[in-house]
Amino acid sequence: MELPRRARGDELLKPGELTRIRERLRILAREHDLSSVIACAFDHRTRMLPFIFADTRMIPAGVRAIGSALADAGFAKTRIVLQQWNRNFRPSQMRLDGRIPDVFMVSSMSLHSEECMELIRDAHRIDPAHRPLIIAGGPHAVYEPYDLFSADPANPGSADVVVTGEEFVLLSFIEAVLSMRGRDESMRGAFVRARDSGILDAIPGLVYSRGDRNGAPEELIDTGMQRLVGDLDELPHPVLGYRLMEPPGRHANLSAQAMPADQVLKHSPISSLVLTFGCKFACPYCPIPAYNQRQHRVKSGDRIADEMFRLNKEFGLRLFFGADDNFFNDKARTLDIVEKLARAEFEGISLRSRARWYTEVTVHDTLLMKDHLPLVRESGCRALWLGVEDLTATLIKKGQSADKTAEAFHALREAGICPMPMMMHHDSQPLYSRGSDYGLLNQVELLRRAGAVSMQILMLTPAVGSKLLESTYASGQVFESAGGRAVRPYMRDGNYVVASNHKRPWQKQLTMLAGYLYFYNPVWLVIALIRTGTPVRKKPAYLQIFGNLGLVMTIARTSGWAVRLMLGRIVRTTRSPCSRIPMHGVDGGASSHDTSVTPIAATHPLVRRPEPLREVAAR
Ligand code: B12
Ligand code: SF4
Repeated sequence: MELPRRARGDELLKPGELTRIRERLRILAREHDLSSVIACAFDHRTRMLPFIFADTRMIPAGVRAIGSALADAGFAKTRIVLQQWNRNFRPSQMRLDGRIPDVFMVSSMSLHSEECMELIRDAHRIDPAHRPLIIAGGPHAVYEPYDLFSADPANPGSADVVVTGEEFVLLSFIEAVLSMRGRDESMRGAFVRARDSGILDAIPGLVYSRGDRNGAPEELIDTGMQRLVGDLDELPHPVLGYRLMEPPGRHANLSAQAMPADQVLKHSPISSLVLTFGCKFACPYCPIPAYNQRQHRVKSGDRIADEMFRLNKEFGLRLFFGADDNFFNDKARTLDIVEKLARAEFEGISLRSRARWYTEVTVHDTLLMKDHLPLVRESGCRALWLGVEDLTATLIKKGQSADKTAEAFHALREAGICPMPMMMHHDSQPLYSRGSDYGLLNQVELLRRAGAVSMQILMLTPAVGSKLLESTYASGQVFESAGGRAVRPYMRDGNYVVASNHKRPWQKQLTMLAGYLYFYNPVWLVIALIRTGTPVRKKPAYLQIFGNLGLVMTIARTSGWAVRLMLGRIVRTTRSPCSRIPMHGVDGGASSHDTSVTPIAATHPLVRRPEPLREVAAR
């Protein structure tokens, strides 16, 4: 199921609403000596192609955005800890400014959710009299907020509240709780009173629990879909978040000081930046358009230039990765941004001599921008990731074909921008096809000839929040386990075959490895080292080095799964993700984040869809 859409015209905050809450909180903050720790959950078992190196060498924008929002609102006692860098961090041991923080927050993608829950459980080990208020947020919270509450009394430990939205929702929540907070009262105590008073129900974008049944919540209340900030210039500046980073370390506790500014570049040479959000396409396997309420949200070119400049000046950062869904989504807006970036000058120095940036686009929109690609390069762009998925458009039609893809890739190479394709392998695609472009190797070869500098091959995997999710489960394609090994959240990253109707799913697993091996191998590495005279210079050689190393890790991590798929019994499930705890809207009606619960009158028990399990032998 996709996230539901708010009423037409009510998807966005009113202009200036985010700015005003930031101002109000700055006044309120003077009366509250609040300290917070924000942890980023990370499961190290996910380290492999195609994201290896980017996953740990780029401080995630989500936790930085939350840190920036708090610092901007006047809560300077905030620290951001990454499990990427601090594997041994234990919330139960944390002290900030010599005391247990008032608030513990955790951000997680779905594939890191096991680590996220472990952090929450560990925070519950703190003496209840001093335990911080626990707030969870991030992509997993957006799509499966119920998963951050434990339904298992034998293994309790839940978030107090889950934020299913962005900065505005968190700031509104903090404002509401602080408005109830008495002198020296704990944030958790104030939260409980705010919750029970009903004031949280007026803040769309929250899920909180009520009642207690043997340590597990009795019910969850979903306050609905958030309103999104439309003008991204209203967001707090990203420099603030970078000042709050916990340095990498092996301790369970936090360091006395945040990471010094001159260490940031060394540990995180790439800086992810919010430039735009949203995409006009509607691919059925993608949750992004619904998350964005079909809106396209942008930052102005001036603001982006200012962010790059200040990040460069304070931390020496030169490489920026746009957190865009489709940066070329709107030609006029794109041109406005790149023109500003190409011309921007600060303190007599042009920005483009200091900053290089990269982001994601589509083939279709790249062709629309074909004549402007030299300007895009002039603005500092050096690589673009393109969702090619399947060149023959059998999987999804969004304006791509082998010819158009090759045309877009050639145009990018000519302009000196590296084309970085992202492919999606699926059941009906063979390893090789004779006389057509259908096979995976045929497509990898075609992309290589067209100038691809890197390669991403992931298996089509049902994504929570996408249109295809329920039907994929209902059709019995989704695996629960193979060869006795359960499919765990960290395996849902597209690198493992965990949903397939193919007679021999192990072949799909090996086909992906063969596709990578065809692209990343010592032969092409040597060729790339020799051929450095092209407009993209040494970049293909660097990417071959990373790719070859990453492939070794990918083979090591996924080949065992291929063996289980080949020799073991595959157990399938038709039960799509849903809340195990009764969850409903503030008025007792349907919850926005789990429609598997039939709407009820608040006084009646909740009715859940039947959850049949189907077992199918692999062979
Ligand atoms: C950049 C990016 C990456 C980079 C991340 C590098 C890095 N270290 O930052 C790379 C390329 C490595 C990557 C990899 C993957 N990614 Co990615 N990626 C993105 C992308 C495009 C931008 C992320 C970003 O910076 N956003 C900007 C920040 C500000 O937004 P945010 O993180 O959502 O945070 C906001 C809110 O969520 C909230 N929030 C966040 N944390 C918290 C915490 C608290 C306490 C609160 C209150 C609020 C809160 O407030 C923030 C500010 O608005 C997003 C899509 C998108 N546009 O967001 C996908 C996305 C995050 N990726 C996704 C996925 C699935 C993956 C992969 C599994 C690849 C795949 N198979 O598709 C891998 C996983 C790799 C790994 N081992 O972790 C999904 C996650 C879905 C989910 N349910 O978890 C997303 C959402 C795309 C999608 N399909 O919808 N990715
Ligand atoms: S083009 Fe990309 S971002 Fe847009 S809907 Fe399709 S998969 Fe999602």
